[in-house]
Amino acid sequence: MALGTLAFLAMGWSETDLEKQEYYIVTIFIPAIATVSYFSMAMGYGLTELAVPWQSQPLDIYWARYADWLFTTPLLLLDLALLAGADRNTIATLVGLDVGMILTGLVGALTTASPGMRIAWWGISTGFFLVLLYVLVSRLSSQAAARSGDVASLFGTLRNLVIVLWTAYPIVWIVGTEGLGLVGLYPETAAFMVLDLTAKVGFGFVLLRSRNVIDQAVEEAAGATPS
Ligand code: RET
Repeated sequence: MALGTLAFLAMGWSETDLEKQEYYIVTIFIPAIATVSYFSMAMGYGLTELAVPWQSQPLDIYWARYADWLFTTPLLLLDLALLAGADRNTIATLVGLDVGMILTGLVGALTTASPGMRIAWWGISTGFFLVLLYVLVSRLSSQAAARSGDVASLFGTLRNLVIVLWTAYPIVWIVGTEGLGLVGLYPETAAFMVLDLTAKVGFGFVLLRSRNVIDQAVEEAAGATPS
């Protein structure tokens, strides 16, 4: 994550156009936040042990993940929204749903009432996620369709990356130690790590290496009438 942050910093270092800088600033903060979050988990800080009545050993909950996701997932959506030339209401809707998803997921991770209650919160969080996906493929995609071919196509690639990778998170959660416990903490942690790296650093590389597409998106946004 730290290397990704440095690479994105280097890619954006010489950019002087304020509008284009927006893409770099948003994209640099994503792995930068994750670097701090992973550091805190590695140091044993972002972890809490929950005593639960239905099993003898406590549940290890890495709450720092949720602090990371609370900020980085809206930033990822903001990158997509910038490309799509989304209006303010669409951005606010996406961010609202996203924050709802992460916070209800955190409640699910921290609740010790019963396994059923944890799964119920997972269900609520997944509900937010499904509506978010719907807004992504309907409203945001129709706004992106008004962009030129290259911009619309990069948007499509990144949107599909988000749909596929983000869908894996609730699955890992429910099969992992937070949910049904079919998979142990080690493989779960490894899966989240690979997902986080791809969804943040992979996503950022696909976006920022397309310099000419960002140029085009910014030009089109400047030419568009404000909504
Ligand atoms: C949780 C809780 C259970 C239900 C759902 C979840 C969704 C999480 C997502 C996280 C995405 C994170 C990314 C991070 C870094 O780049 C919170 C696991 C639906 C979609 C993309």
